Amino acid sequence: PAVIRREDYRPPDWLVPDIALDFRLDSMRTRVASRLQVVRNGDHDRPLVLDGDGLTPVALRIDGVATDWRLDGDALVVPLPGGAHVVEVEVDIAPELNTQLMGLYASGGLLCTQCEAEGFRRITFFPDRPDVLSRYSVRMEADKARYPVLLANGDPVAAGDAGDGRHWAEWRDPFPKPCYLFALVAGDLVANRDSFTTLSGRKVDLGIWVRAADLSKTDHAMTALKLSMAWDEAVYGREYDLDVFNIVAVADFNFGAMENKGLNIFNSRYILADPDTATDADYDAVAGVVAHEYFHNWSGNRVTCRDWFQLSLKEGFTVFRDQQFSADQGSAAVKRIEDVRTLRAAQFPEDSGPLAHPIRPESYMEISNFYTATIYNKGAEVIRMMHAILGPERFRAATDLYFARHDGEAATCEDFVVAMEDGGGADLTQFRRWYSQAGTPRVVATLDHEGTTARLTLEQAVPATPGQPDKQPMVLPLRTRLFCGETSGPLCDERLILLTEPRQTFVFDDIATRPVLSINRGFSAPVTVETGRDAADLAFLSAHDDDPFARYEAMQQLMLDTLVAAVAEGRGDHGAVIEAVRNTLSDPALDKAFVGEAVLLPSEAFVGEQMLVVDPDAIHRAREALRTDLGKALEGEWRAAHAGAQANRFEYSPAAKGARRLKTVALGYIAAAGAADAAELAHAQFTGADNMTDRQGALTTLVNGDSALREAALEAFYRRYRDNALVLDKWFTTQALSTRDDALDAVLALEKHPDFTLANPNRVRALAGAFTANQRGFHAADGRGYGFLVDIIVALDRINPQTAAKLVPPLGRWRRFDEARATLMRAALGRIVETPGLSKDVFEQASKSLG
Ligand code: BAL
Ligand code: ZN
Repeated sequence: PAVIRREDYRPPDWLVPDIALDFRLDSMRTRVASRLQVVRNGDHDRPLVLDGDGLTPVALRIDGVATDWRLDGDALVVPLPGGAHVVEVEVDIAPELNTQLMGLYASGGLLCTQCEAEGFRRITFFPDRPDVLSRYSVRMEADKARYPVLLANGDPVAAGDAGDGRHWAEWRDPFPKPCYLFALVAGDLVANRDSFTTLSGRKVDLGIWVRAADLSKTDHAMTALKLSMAWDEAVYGREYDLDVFNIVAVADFNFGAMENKGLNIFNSRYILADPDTATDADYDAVAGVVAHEYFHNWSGNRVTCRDWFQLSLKEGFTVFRDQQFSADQGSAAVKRIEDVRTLRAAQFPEDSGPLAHPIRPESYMEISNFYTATIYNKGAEVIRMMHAILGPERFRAATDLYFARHDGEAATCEDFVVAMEDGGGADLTQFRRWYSQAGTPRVVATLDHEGTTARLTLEQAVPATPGQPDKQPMVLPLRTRLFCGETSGPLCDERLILLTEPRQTFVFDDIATRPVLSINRGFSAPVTVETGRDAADLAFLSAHDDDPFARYEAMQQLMLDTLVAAVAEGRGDHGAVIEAVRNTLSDPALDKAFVGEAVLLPSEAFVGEQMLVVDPDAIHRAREALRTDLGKALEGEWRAAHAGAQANRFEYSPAAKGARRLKTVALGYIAAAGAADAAELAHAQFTGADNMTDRQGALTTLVNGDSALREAALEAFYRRYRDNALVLDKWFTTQALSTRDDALDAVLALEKHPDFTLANPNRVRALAGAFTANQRGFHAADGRGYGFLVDIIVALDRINPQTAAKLVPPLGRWRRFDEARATLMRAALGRIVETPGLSKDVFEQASKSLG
């Protein structure tokens, strides 16, 4: 496949200021008639080239005159004599047969669209690139009984009866937009309706559209939407700009959601929530994604991307905005812990593997492969660092300038940084390396103390990544503070250290006693830091650091050090971890949500990340042994924590969420201790639960054990929720993540289960995607885990390449495993690459992973 390079960017040859689209909708044959006003862009004689994907014109007219047409590959080439013309094209498409879920497709009786990144070319011929912005008017006509609701971008302008049981509707979007933001939906839907009055007093009609049976599960999303609208006004001064804002939930969706102008389309898992079917994590995710898509209206839609290499311009910034929003709704400390955990689980491995790329990549074969944790999550960290360097007021001035300067434009990452410099008054010349260099920087910190002076020496290195053997030093903002181990107080104010050189020393005066280092507080830079702090210092910080993230981090480091030593030596000394966890559990000043996070052991995968050669079985043994000892040594504390939350009735509040979190964590430790009544306790929680958080938490504990109640709970859960696809996904995932020896066998059996299907991306991710996070099961020494994944990837590639390609990266970690596993993983990748008729999506991921 061809490689697209950032350096080859050229402005479009033709602009399309206006487009009118006419859809005669039908699931098997939809006629799409488009009318493009095209304008030559600059002085050239090149033809108009319209992208297409699998389309054949039914008719082509230029300025009203029928014309012969010529395809070059999939593109329609239209020579035009003048500077401005009207080009009309008609095509037929079959939504029902569109299994890729890109373009116009059918899902559960609905017709809906997904155009980002390059799906619009599967609907009609068009210059499918984000720097061609057009005003859209859309007419839809459809069978009235099957598709009583017809929605598109912008505002509704007219509707009527078309005779023969058909009806029509017209929508117009006054804001010029790239075609990736086009959307339509037709179907039998009902709406949760509400309204929001903007800061300038305009009333906006809000609608969340779902199947009638799901209407009762939309209140949380509606609340989140209104909170998001108010938050963006208060924090960024951004006001909504149309008279209506609609959201539609669909069951089959490649992404989490899509920010189409005025008509967001969502994977139903990020809209539907009620206590019986959604966990607290689901509730939080719904609010976070609703906010994310809403915030895109400014960071993405009003200011869009010039080309797809700039994807992080909108995604990194918008993730940062949704993270800030979520932090403001509940516990900011827990939100930061969750975000860093996600970054470490998804982005750090990407950054240290064969698919590593900068947040502004230099090349791609298939842009869908670049909707990555690097673009999104590391991109958000880069914005967060600019926020830290500028401070909140100057950052706000800079974002105001960015929005004012580029409103209505297709901008670049460089435009954003320049706005940060101009509006925030900073020189970000060196900081720009975050956009061009891949790899997670590594910092080594050494703290010396003599007399009343402490010297902190910091060394940084950015590892080599594919295509980037040599790296320049980065700008690393490291929030730092020194503490005194004996008196527990801070010895100095927090400093924002900017590490810019390969090696620098920072001096702290008036430090009379031996200091303990607290660094990268709040995870102010997305780096790894080696401090060499011993168990006593880490235990001290885990009890006394005034930065909650640093406190959590000290505990994690203590646990990691203990586990890594145990893997190396076969048996670890668990005393320090047990005492630190005991302290945390007994600290009345801590909120339960924080405690629930702080006492959790790092995942097996994250322990593996610390090792040159990952030994999944040894890591599993070491971690289970520590869990068991923690369970036994603190059984009384765990029982008290579990019992203390028993009487609570469901409420969605930070305090109630925290109590539920700690309750299930405690249950897990009681089971790890091998307590005789653990299964009964779990089963009682399972059957008595009035919410999904408690029920799924109990199910997980039972599924990881071998009590007779295990099968009964799985069966009861299945019977209760078999008709609810989103909850059934949890049933698959819980088993895929099981810590038992037979997890792989269970997954192989579940692949044959009648409810497993490749047609629904959520179901594929629930089983196959989740299983790749089960380090021991997936990396079974006989390679059957790899074989399972390859079979799924190859089969899925035939119907949905985009989702298939997302499953490839775990196989690319082969360099981190022993020779035998590495050979099996390479063979698995080889089997993928050699598959005839492979999509470019999967080919790119698999061939690069072999690298
Ligand atoms: N733009 C694709 C989905 C999202 O990031 O919001
Ligand atoms: Zn986004």
